[in-house]
Amino acid sequence: MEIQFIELQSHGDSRGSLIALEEGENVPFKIKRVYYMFDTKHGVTRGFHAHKKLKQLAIPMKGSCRFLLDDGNDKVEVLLDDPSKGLLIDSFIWREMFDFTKDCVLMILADSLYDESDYIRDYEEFLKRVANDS
Ligand code: T46
Repeated sequence: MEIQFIELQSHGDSRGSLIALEEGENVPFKIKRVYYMFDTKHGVTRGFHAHKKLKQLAIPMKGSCRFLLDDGNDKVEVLLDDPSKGLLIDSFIWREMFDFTKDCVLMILADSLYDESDYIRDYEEFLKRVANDS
């Protein structure tokens, strides 16, 4: 499975760092929604779903966490610990997020508004959908 990180150019100077996120430039889709998770409790794993259509870019604004990404054939674990590196998450990728540091603020840019019908929350159904589409 190909893991796609996007390098986000940091405009650093003596005052600190600044990163701009621009639709169609360093963000490869129309940004319809932004959400972020923070104050994640110790030992928690989130996610456990895939999306039918949604594409997202995950950026750890502070702290770190890990993602398990699963395309139905391969599973890859990645560490998000750099606010200048965004993880692109395509549709039909099962994701689980864990090992959140206490200070972790994970921001996600999404190409659609929230839509519960876009979620596949059953792993067996996910595997069936992937097998049928290939
Ligand atoms: C994803 C991973 C990375 C909303 O009302 N609006 C929203 O835009 C979102 C994302 C969630 N919610 C509600 C739905 C639930 O009642 O917030 C609650 C927590 O959402 P959920 O359990 O889906 O959170 P995660 O961390 O399991 O998954 C989220 C996204 O939902 C999902 O699309 O890819 O982060």
